[in-house]
Amino acid sequence: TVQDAPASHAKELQDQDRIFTNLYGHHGADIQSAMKYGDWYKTKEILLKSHDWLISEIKTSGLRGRGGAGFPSGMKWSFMNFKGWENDTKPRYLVVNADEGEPGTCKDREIMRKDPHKLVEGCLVAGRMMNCTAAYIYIRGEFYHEATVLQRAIQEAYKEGFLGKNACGSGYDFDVFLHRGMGAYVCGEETSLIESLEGKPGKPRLKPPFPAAVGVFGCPSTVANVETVAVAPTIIRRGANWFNQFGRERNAGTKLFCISGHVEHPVTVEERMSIPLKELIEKHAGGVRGGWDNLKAVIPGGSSTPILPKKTCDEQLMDFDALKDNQSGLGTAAVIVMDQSTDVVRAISRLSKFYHHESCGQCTPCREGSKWTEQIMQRFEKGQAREREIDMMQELTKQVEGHTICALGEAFAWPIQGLIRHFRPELEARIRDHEKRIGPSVAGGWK
Ligand code: L3W
Ligand code: SF4
Repeated sequence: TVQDAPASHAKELQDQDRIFTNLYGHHGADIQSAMKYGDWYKTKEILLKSHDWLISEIKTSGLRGRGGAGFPSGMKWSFMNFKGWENDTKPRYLVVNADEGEPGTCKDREIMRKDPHKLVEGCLVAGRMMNCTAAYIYIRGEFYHEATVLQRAIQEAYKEGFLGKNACGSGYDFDVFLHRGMGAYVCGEETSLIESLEGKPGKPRLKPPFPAAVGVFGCPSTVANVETVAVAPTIIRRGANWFNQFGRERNAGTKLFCISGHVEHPVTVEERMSIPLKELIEKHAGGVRGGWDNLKAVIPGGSSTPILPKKTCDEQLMDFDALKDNQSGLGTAAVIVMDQSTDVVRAISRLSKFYHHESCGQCTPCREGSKWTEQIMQRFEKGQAREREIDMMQELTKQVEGHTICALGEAFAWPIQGLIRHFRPELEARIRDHEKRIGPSVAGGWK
């Protein structure tokens, strides 16, 4: 399996390798400080390179989308460069997904708070690659402070002549607009985000057509995550091969990991891709509360990625393929650590409540399924379910998977499948314990 492959690219990440120089507030977020640490350095030269060269650098770097899906960025961005685009009558847009809402995830927030110029310059560089005329940054409504910092950074860039007409003196015109969302999780889904940006209710669209063909205001658009866009200028400056030396094949580069839960020091840190989970937690988060042996489980990539028990975590590498091999995912690389004191049934039940609340209600399997799963999970939590309902629940989640317009269906189905896969005895014991104390429950409850 991929897990067994030698960690051939196991180059340690040194401080000077880190792209995000200001995650811990070493310097100011203002443009002068950012420039001192390498941002906006010879940006004009980057803008004057050919689109093909720029895209091919991103392809060679191995960058994959940092928002959850891990789609190869170079390939995705090349979808915008179809033949004849020079004669396009419609403008093209880059849309930055800054609607970070996945529970456990707090990396884009840190970039916008501390290193906003990485993102603003990233908009220009990534936008240029796709010949876009503007970037819309769609920021989560609750991020008021981040929106303020980012807006200031955008204004600074305009003032310096880095954005707007003849950006950086390159002859290329490019604008950046900031748009605040209203707090719906589903607006983090790219087509829902586009609808919301257009002033409509945030309900996902059917794909195809993909945004690269019909995006915002009906124009070719690419929606990309904050982190993906923010690393683009550094990749171009340092070179694709520099980025590619970290991680493993198909899983390259450096990556922001958000570590929360039962660790000594919750943190967002930039590390090499494919770092072992244990090393990540012990090196940067002070270890699991009470020591590694006190670990019970980890949600490795934000709430929609299936939970993994400790025995899997011992050897787990943190990348797209290694986590997929273990029927989970890297997602947004939001590592939620749970020690032995955790009631995993209750934790997943709480997530079911969240997903039901956030379903837009457009498709039946999600609208009804998320409600049923929330209700059944609550009965599991109290031990009031019947043992046969474990299989029924599994079947229900299988019916949802792949049958919905957007990935929110999978987002509530997968965590439950993970719970059943790894913690079935815990579910059964809770039901038996309840039966011993109260007697068998009536299916569906007394009401
Ligand atoms: C043109 C084609 N474009 C694919 C594009 C597509 C999209 C990208 C990836 O879901 C996941 C989800 C969440 N022509 C194309 C094409 N594209 N084929 O490539 O597409 P896709 O459908 O694989 O993914 P997605 O819809 O972007 C994202 C998971 O991420 N997730 C979410 C976390 C939440 C946040 C947050 O809070 N910020 O990111 C965590 O795991 O479940 O599976 O751009 O257009 N033929
Ligand atoms: Fe809406 Fe859920 Fe369907 Fe997504 S899967 S479109 S959130 S109902």
